[in-house]
Amino acid sequence: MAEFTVHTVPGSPFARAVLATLEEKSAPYRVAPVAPGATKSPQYLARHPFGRVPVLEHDGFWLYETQAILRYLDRVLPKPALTPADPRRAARMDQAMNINDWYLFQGVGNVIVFHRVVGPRVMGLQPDEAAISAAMPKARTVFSELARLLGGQPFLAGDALSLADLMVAPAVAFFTQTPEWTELGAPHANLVAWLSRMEARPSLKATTWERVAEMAKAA
Ligand SMILES: N[C@@H](CCC(=O)N[C@@H](CS)C(=O)NCC(=O)O)C(=O)O
Repeated sequence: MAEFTVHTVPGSPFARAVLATLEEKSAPYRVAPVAPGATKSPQYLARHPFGRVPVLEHDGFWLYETQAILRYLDRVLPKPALTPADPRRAARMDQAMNINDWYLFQGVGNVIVFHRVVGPRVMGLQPDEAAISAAMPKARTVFSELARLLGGQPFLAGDALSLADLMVAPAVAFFTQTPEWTELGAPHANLVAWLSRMEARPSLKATTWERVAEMAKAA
């Protein structure tokens, strides 16, 4: 199997989902660093017209959009399978992945995590407290819904790890670095325990912001 190249800015939770999936599959990969300001350059936009990370490169095949990348990886690297065979469990996986994209990231992660973690760390910005407060009602809904869907199961789509866990865990993990997590996580012991289990996996340990920054530096 040809090596996979993941083009990304270190720290992206979307890229971490891709890298963690590659780790779970024991696949050969490398990180090709993208500078934070470079995603809107003409050269980068030729690869990803929306100027986002990650982009996957595999034996001449270029692909962007994390869900598409994760499903591609699960098809070309079938073991271990990360999509449930049962249609209803697969539907729950898809649902959680879409909650990640549409509700957890849009208007929640890209506000609270941006203002608390990424902006201060990468751009030296001060948090916008009004924007963070305005994002909290949607954040409460997102975390309560993820906790409801998880219920008493070990993983989001049931008994086995799926692409949903690998996509959602990196996004939720960022919230633990914000003071808002005290309020957002507290009512959902099952979600907090799931995150701890996910963060204990070698695939998540190998793909922290620091580890990806090291891989990018070595590239
Ligand atoms: N829908 C995209 C979202 C990716 C995304 O928003 N990535 C963020 C980093 S976590 C990004 O590229 N931000 C750079 C920018 O907005 O310029 C996907 O699934 O890959």
